[in-house]
Amino acid sequence: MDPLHKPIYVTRPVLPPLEEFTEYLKQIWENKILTNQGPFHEQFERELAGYLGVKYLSLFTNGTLALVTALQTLRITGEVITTPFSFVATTHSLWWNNIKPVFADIEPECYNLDPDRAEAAITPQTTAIMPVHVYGNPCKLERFQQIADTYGLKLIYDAAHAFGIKVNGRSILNFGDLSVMSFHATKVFNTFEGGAIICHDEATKRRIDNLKNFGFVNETTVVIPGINAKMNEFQAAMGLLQLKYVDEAIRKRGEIAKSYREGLRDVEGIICLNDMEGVEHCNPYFPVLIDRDKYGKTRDHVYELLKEHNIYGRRYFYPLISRFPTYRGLESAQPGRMPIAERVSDQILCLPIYPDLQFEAIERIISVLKMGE
Ligand code: T4K
Repeated sequence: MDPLHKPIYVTRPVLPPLEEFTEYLKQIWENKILTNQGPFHEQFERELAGYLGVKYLSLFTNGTLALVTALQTLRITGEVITTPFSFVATTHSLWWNNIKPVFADIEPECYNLDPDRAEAAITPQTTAIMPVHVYGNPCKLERFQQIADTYGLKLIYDAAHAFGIKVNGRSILNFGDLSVMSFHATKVFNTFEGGAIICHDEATKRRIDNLKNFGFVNETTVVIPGINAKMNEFQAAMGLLQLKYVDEAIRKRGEIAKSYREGLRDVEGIICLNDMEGVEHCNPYFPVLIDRDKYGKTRDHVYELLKEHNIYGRRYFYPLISRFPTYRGLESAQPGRMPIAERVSDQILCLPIYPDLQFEAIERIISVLKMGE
């Protein structure tokens, strides 16, 4: 442990000025509407859709319930092809819907599900593909759509990391049948906890809204066995306030990513991901690969070394989801079947990144990595 320095965590939530939040709280106290599509919920839903450049958006209490509901919305059954290189919630949402996950390998450049590997995994039982825009890097959108169209499959993107990402000026949330977002405390944009589903027509939005509210369409009519996954007024108020500050937060993240890239450029064996052409990034994470042969130390050694210096990077995503007990018995999860995902998962380390991270802290992290001790 390094007692001289305060701990540096992988992330810290962005919080707006407290006085501004109390103004919203006063209104909640006055009108006594705490949840169930209250005024802040309705306002936030509209404003967020406008900010993101999407037509239909439905707010959720968290990203995981939004994923579970997205699968219900399209009545997905049988097998779904997905990536093992993600947060467990991606695959758990399939399990909660009694769907068999089929894992396929990832691309070596951006660590997203490889469309060719996904196509090769299609069987007569496949009904959908669920790729993840890992670290906010867009998947191969057109190629996935082409596969979905050819085989008659649904396409649901886990866009938990992809806040405000645009490719050539167009939001990536407009691709696929549905996209699912997370506004968890650790995300680029947070509503304490929160999430959303983006869809492209009014009827689907209505079905999602029914599903997240027990299946109610009016006071006495329940049309489907829905769940309770509504976003409350406190979360929505937080979201409205966060919208004021999110552009600045994303700009600062970009600066930090730039500092890391410059600082680590000459360190042999530490590989940073490059920005992708035509993409407006949000830098939710700053992943690096530690190449043991070139750097001389393993990723786990570097992870522990940083901890000794009071710096808490995270191994997102290690272990692979396919290594967890619930899934490791699946044929698609067998060791050796996804060599790229296995290598990346063994080498990946996410360095601290959040808008308030000070320049001195970044320098300290870089100098520990440069010295390697
Ligand atoms: N799909 C994908 C691809 C996802 O990445 C996620 C979530 C989901 C779906 C599901 O969405 P949600 O249902 O969560 O909306 C975190 C988050 O809990 C999780 O939301 C996120 N992905 C995942 C990648 O990371 P942990 O277990 O690593 O979080 P935790 O509590 O260890 O926090 C990491 C660091 O952040 C802490 O060391 C300190 C800091 N922190 C954290 C919290 C919660 C704070 O400073 N304040 C806080 O309130 O999972």
